[in-house]
Amino acid sequence: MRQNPNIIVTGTPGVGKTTHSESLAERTGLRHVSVNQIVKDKECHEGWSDEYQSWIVDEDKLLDAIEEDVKAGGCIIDWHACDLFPRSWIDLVVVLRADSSTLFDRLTARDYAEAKLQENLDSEIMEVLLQEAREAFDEEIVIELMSNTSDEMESNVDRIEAWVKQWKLDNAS
Ligand code: DAT
Repeated sequence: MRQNPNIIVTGTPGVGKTTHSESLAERTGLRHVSVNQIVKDKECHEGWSDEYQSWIVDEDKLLDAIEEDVKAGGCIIDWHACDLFPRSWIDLVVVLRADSSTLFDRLTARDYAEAKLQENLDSEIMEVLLQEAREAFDEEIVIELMSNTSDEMESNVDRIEAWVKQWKLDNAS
C-alpha cells in the first residue's frame, strides 16, 4: 500500500504540465517525475524523430525506468500521454486544458514549427488527451482543469493539494 498517492498531470504540450507539477511538488512534498527528462537521461528511446521533432519513446524501457519509484508512491508524473501507465499505479489523472489562442501563443513562443504547432492545436481542440485519459482510467479519477491564467493555475494547485491531503487521511494505515 502506498503512503503517498501517484498523480498523472497530462495534456497537450504547452497547457502547463511542468509549471503545475513543479508548484504541486513544492506544496505537497511529492516528487515531480518529468518523463521527458527521464526519456532523455535514461535513454528510453529509439532515437530522434526529425519529423516529429521529438524522441521516439521506448515505452517498455520507460516503464522499467520509473517502476520502482512510482510503486513507492508520491510521484507527480508529467507527460503528454497517459495510457501506457498501469491503472494500479495511478490514483489521480489531471488533464490540463487551454484555449486555442492561449496555446497558440505559448507554442509560438517555443518556436514550434508550423506543422507541429497545428498538430498540437488540433489535438487540444479534439480533446485527444482527455479521451485517452477517460478510456485508460476509471472516470472517477480523471479530472479536467482549465489552465489559461495564473489564477486558474493557483486554484488548480490548491484543489490538487487538498485532494492529496484527503487521500492521505483516507489511506492512513
Ligand atoms: P507543458 O509542460 O504542458 O508543455 P509548461 O508548464 O511548460 O507546459 O507551460 C508552457 C508555458 O505556459 C510556460 O511559459 C508557462 C505558461 N503557463 C502554463 N500554464 C499557465 C497558466 N495557467 N497561466 C499562465 N501561464 C501558464
